[in-house]
Amino acid sequence: TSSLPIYTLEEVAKHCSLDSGVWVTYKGEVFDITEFVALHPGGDKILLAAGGGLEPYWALYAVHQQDHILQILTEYKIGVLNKESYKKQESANPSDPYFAEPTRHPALQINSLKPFNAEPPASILTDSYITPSAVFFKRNHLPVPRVVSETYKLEIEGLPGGAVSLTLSELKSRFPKHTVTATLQCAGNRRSDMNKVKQVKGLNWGIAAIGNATWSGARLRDVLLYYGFGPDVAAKARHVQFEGLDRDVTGTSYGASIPLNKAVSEEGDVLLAYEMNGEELPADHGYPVRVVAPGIVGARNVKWLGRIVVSDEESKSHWQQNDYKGFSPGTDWDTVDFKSAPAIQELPIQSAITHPAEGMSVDCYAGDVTVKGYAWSGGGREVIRVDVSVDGGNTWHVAKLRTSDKEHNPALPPPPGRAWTWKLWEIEIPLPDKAQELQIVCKAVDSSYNVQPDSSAPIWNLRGVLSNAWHRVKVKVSE
Ligand code: HEM
Ligand code: MTE
Ligand code: MO
Repeated sequence: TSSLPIYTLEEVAKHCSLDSGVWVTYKGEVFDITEFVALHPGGDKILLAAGGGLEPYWALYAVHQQDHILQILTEYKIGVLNKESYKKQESANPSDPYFAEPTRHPALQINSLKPFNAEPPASILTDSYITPSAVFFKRNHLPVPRVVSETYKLEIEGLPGGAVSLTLSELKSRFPKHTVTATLQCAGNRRSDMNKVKQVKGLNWGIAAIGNATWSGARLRDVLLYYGFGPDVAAKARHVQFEGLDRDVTGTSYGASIPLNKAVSEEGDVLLAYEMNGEELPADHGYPVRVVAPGIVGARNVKWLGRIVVSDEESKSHWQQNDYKGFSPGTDWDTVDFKSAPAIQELPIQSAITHPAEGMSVDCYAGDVTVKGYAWSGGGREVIRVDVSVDGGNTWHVAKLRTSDKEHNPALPPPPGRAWTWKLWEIEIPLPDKAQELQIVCKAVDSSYNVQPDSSAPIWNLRGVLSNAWHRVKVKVSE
């Protein structure tokens, strides 16, 4: 009966800062509280609710259950939510730690909803050299934290000047902005192949827990030098620890560390990134700041970065100490000693076939079959060759490698040891005479002539990490 405008949750979500205006919802109504933010007796915490519902926060701060507060709110009413949006919001439980999760692209294949873990359909990966952020794999151990950019602080410890704390605008203005294109891969990518050998513990990732993006931000090296890193620190410290703002129910945050050498090297290209693919970091990828440590396993690229500690020790976090390590196929959960193995840092050579997919059929009159995939190696080692077979590995063909989206304008080759990006590859292979089935196989070689093992059993490990055997896909040849 009211003639007020009707909004969707998506429209409200766009008004999530003082710049874009601060909108909130309450019981199906929409309010523009931009003017009220400065008047709020509870301070700028109020911005946490910007772009979404007040309910989960007011459940936390019960002081708001008063008539005069509802009256203040009414003054700012600008409209109502549409039915569908209101229903969706009502069904959310305000005491669920996962209430603030962002909306995600429907194409993502979900491995776990809470925490959110998902990968795109593999065929999407080779459609573009730069993986669009919306379909870039998402690997969260905890709820996505709501971080307000206006009040965000990055803390740094372990440097001569003592602890420092810097705001997002200081990070952006004090240090030059650098852009690095780098591939990020989860240690568990292709875990499902290991699961076929023997059950492992972990999310059952397919071949798409990997993506290639353009990251921009301050160089970690520049930041550490600015706050006093020098020979004195280098003589004692060995690691740079990172802490996320995401926390479990006990208040413990996600954490990891990388070697100090990597962090301060001019050739390490480690970023405190605030942009992904030319836009501010999406919530799932670490808004407002994340670590991008090119060539290093995904787990150390800490998102929602809250603290940096320069130290003589590795991060004490569970994920650095008791996870993300490799073991012998003979090691089981009764015998495993996590102290006996180093934390994974650089990843080994990897490749996989994105097209055709397992079980597809190829037309026998086509004459040949087009095979596509990706290849990448850790530690800045460049992929120098990808071999492809359609007869299970009896005969091999060398694929054409692609290093940009521009066919006729390939990117300059990277300096040796700084090949951070994947190569997409493609090849047309003649169909073998009278073949009824193709066993397509790929394997890559990096600049150190490292190769992939031919099968998963000899590299099987209880956590299912570092799964990089030759990738095999069976397809039918149809008449
Ligand atoms: C306090 C209004 C949203 C956190 C208050 C008070 C008012 C108020 C009037 C003082 C209450 C009293 O002392 O009796 C509002 C209105 C909001 C809003 C109108 C929405 C338009 C939020 C949100 C949060 C929040 C989203 C947190 C995320 C707090 C806190 C206090 C407070 C922490 C201080 C409580 C204390 O001092 O004990 N708010 N608030 N408020 N508010 Fe809000
Ligand atoms: N950082 C925080 N704070 N919390 C996390 O759960 N997951 C890590 C890493 N950084 C994680 C994190 C893991 S295991 C991986 S593989 C990458 O983030 C995934 O990054 P993405 O979600 O941007 O693809
Ligand atoms: Mo990961």
